[in-house]
Amino acid sequence: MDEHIRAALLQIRAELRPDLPVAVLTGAGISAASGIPTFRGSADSLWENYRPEELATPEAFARDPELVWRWYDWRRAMIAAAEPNAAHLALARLAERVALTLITQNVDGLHQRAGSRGVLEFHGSIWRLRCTACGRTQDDRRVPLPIPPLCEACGGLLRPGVVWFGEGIDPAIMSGAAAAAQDCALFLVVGTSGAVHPAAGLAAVARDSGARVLEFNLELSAVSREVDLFVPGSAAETLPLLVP
Ligand code: BV8
Ligand code: ZN
Repeated sequence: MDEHIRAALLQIRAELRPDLPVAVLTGAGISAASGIPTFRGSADSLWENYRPEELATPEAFARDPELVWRWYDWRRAMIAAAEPNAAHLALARLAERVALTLITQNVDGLHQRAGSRGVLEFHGSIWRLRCTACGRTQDDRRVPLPIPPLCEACGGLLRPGVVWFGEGIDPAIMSGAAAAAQDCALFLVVGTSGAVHPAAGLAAVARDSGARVLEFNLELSAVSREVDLFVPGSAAETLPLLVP
């Protein structure tokens, strides 16, 4: 790693203190080192030649709920077999050193398995199911799932408890994330292409509110113009430098 970047990271590390407000936004890249394909990274992000944007929509589910469920069941099996990596663990440790708000676009639950608490799941969770008839939600970790999974209460069709394209972000989570970005002194962007909104806009909110913005990514992203320091490399190798 470039000596200037390493020195800057060590300087920031020395400034970490319990009352320092820090906000973090993570994307699929943080789970890549755990073996979970990213959305746009490579050929392996395709499932049966479908692009995620084609399946993660209410229209796709209305058209063919079993097809969409087979995709989510495939992802659940992969995530269940995966382990949090050094980047997830570093963020769990960071929460012990600063006043941390962890915002994730990931639905995989790996932050929580690494020990992070109070994670703002901006796009929901693949482990939470919601009834399309009675609205009841239930945590369900069965792998594989019976397809299509049905509601225990009313027998209605269940859907994944995630936010699909064209669906709004939970207002409480949206306002919690926006407040954390506005109030933080340090904002970390980890493993996201910054292609999906409104999540990607949080970096600019932090920047415009005077926070120092750091990005950890293998390559430049759509939010890189908002950052003060770009840290190249795999987050599993670079993030632990910030949090010993
Ligand atoms: C909404 C859950 C309206 C489901 C997901 C403004 C401008 C343009 C478009 C829009 C806009 N506002 C809204 C839109 C439309 C749309 C959108 O953003 N479209 C994009 C594609 C153009 N947004 C929406 O539809 C949102 N809803 O606007 O609703 C509304 C408002 C009120 C009321 C009603 C309606 C909802 C979007 C949420 C969609 N759901 N996920 C599921 O997972 O199945 S999005 C999903 O894709 C993920 O959650 C994530 O957010 C996104 C993938 O992005 P990344 O995580 O960044 O992953 P990606 O593969 O792209 O990149 C990986 C990165 O990691 C790369 O940079 C790579 O270099 C890096 N990397 C790889 N390995 C490593 C690494 N980095 C470090 N270390 C490594 N080892
Ligand atoms: Zn029901």
